[in-house]
Amino acid sequence: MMNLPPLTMIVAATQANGIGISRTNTLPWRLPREMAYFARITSAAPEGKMNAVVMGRNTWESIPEKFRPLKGRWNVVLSSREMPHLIGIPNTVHLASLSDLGSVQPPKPIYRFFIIGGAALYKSLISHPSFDRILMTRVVSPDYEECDVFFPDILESSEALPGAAKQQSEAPAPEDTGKASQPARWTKASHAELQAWAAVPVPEGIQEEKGTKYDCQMWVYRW
Ligand code: FOL
Repeated sequence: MMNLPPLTMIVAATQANGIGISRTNTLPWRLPREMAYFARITSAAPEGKMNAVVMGRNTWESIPEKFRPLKGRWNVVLSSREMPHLIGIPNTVHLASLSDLGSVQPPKPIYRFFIIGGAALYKSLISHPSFDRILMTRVVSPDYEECDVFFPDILESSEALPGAAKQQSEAPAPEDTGKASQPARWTKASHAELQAWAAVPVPEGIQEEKGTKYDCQMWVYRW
C-alpha cells in the first residue's frame, strides 16, 4: 500500500480565480515562460524518483496531444468514466479516485504529488488531509473576464487579512478560544522559501509576458 504524501495544488489564476474557458476547454492565456515554470517545478525530483501530476479528465484532454503524457512525470488521470484510450500510454494511469493509488505501481518511487486541475478536482480535494500547499501563479492583469472556470475560494480569507504575507494571521484575537473562530492558517511563503522548496529557478516579483502580469507564489497551510 502506498501511503499518501503531501499534496500540492498548482494553478495559474486571475484575481477573480479565473483559470479557464469551458467552451474551448483551454487556458485563458498563452504564457510560455509561465508554462516553462510549471513544467520545471512539476518535473524536478531527486535521482531515481519522479513526481506525479494528478489531473481530471478535462485537464488531460486540454493538454495538446504532442505534450501528452507530460514527459518525465507520472500522469494520473482521475475520472469516474471509463477511459479506454489511456490504456497502454506510458507513464499514465487512469483511476476512479485518489484512494485507488494503492492498487497501481508507479514507474519509479514518487517524490511529490502535484494536483494540476481542473476546477472539479481542486474542489474535491480542498478537505483532503494531505493537502497543505498551493503553488499559485496569480495573474494580476488583465482580468480575463471571459473566464468561466474557477479555482475554488481557498485563499481569499487569508489574502484579505492585513499582513497575510507576514503571517500575522497567526495572532489570535484576545478573547479567541474555539476552533471555529481561529484565524485563517493559509500563509504566503516568502520567495526564498518557495525557491528552496522548488529547487529549480522561480521567477521573483511581478513578471510580464505579452502584456499579462503575474506573480509566482507559494501558500502553505500551517497547523
Ligand atoms: N499551473 C501553472 N502555474 N500554470 C499553468 O499553465 C497550469 N496549467 C495547468 C495546471 N496548472 C498550471 C493545466 N493545463 C500543459 C498544458 C496545459 C496545462 C498544463 C500543462 C502542457 O502542455 N505542459 C507541458 C509544457 C508545454 C510547453 O512547454 O509549452 C509540460 O511539459 O508541462
